[in-house]
Amino acid sequence: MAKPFYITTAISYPNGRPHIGHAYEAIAADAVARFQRMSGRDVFFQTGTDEHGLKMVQTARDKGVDVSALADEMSCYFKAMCDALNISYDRFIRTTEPDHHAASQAIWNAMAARGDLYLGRYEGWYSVRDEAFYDEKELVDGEGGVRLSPQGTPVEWTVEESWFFRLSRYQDQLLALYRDNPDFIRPEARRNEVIRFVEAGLADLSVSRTSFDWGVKVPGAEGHVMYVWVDALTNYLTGAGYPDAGYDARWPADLHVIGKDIVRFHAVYWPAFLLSAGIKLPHQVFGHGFLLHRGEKMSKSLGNVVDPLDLAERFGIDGLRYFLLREVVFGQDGSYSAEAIVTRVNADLANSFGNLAQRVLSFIAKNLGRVPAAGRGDPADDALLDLVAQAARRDVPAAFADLALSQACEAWMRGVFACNQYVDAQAPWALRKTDPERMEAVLRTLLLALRELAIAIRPVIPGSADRLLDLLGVAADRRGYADLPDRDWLDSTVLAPPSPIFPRLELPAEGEA
Ligand code: ME8
Repeated sequence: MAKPFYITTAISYPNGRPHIGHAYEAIAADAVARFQRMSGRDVFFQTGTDEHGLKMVQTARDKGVDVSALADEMSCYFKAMCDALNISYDRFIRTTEPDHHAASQAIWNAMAARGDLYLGRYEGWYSVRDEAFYDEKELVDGEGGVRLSPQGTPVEWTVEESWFFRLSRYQDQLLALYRDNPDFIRPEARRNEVIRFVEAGLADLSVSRTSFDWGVKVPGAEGHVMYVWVDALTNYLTGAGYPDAGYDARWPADLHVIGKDIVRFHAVYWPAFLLSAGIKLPHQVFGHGFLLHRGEKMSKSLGNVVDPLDLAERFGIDGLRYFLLREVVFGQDGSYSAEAIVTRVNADLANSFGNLAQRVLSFIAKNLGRVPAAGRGDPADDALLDLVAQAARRDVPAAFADLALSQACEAWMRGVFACNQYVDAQAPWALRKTDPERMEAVLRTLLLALRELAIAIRPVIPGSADRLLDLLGVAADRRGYADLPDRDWLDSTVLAPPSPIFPRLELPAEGEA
């Protein structure tokens, strides 16, 4: 059997509730997973929570709760977010699960067997927030003489006994990997950053901790737990069934979708661990941009951290999904606000696509009560269907395949606009009295176009696209890209009574977020 397309998101720290950045990443990865499934691939899609590490320990301490209780509670919110946003994951992994501990210990043993782990003493600048050590030369000065990491988080001088991974050994192999596989890291800007970082030389990496015990135990080293990033990255292997024989039926991963702040972990440390352990490398790491609120970073102190489920409630699950994928160029930072969401959703979904579908279906229900006959065709009909087919069958899938998610939405909208122009030009409502035969041909053409457009955009707005396809009577198992050219469905379909798919949204009142 062909290997499934294995796609992952980062696993989130459940030391707080999910925010819009987490939602964005899950939605983007979900669109890709759905696109692959609709293209006939078997897909395995994994997301989850990264529950170990000092940050979790400290948050639990601050809240006065047990760390495992904190992980249990918060992880549920992440899973609930995925469910509410229609994220089609196959596994929601928690790094506290036993099979994950087994996988982490197995990769540790494999790296040890290669001679890449040694015991030493770590002294250095550590950022608890990033769970990472930084070089002196990377630090910047913050207010009041506080030293900050390049991410702007405070660092502390830390000394402890630690196992080290011989990352320095892998510099040449990593550079060769980037050179020979230009698509290993995308987008290009992220790739260049990583290459510059590796070219500057790699220090060995501290990979165990003794100051707390909330983590995966280091095999044969009493008192040591693994550095949280060693275990976190290994979640991708756990999902494949590693170390059980046969894990390579799913491994290597095809795509790790992550944010730009953790590209170094995925594009440097992760392949180095895998090279050391003799495990195949993933095909691609995609570092998406950050989501800003009105151009500003989200932060508790600015009070602009919103619960993605509130946004979904207000603007619709598919409204939110569409906005994020259409408006944010995948790989670049993007900004959101209530007005921007309302404006985009109304323009594209409510007024263009939704209104078209609603007008056509209710007109047919009211005036025909059956599927329109072939009527009297016109070159304009073929011209429209050609244009729609070009968008739905060629441009949209090509953009998805290239992870150009906003371009996929744009290509889709070109098809929608063409339909609206066609409706205005053909004016079927006027033809009812003057030329009913021609009217039927026009309506029929529009039904054919609507089906293709609804199928094409399913990865982005799966719930609403499927509601429309239900109204059109398209069988649930005939909604893939390969089904697009089939126009015979119309002869045997039963149209359901129409109901609106995309309600028009109200602009927020003055002063609202
Ligand atoms: O980094 N916009 O977890 P995390 C877009 N546990 N994406 C954002 C974002 C924003 N404003 N803020 C965060 C971790 N993200 C680790 C990952 S993977 C083996 C371990 C993204 O909860 C971030 O870039 O801090 C990351 O990809 C994901 O959300 C989880 O972030």
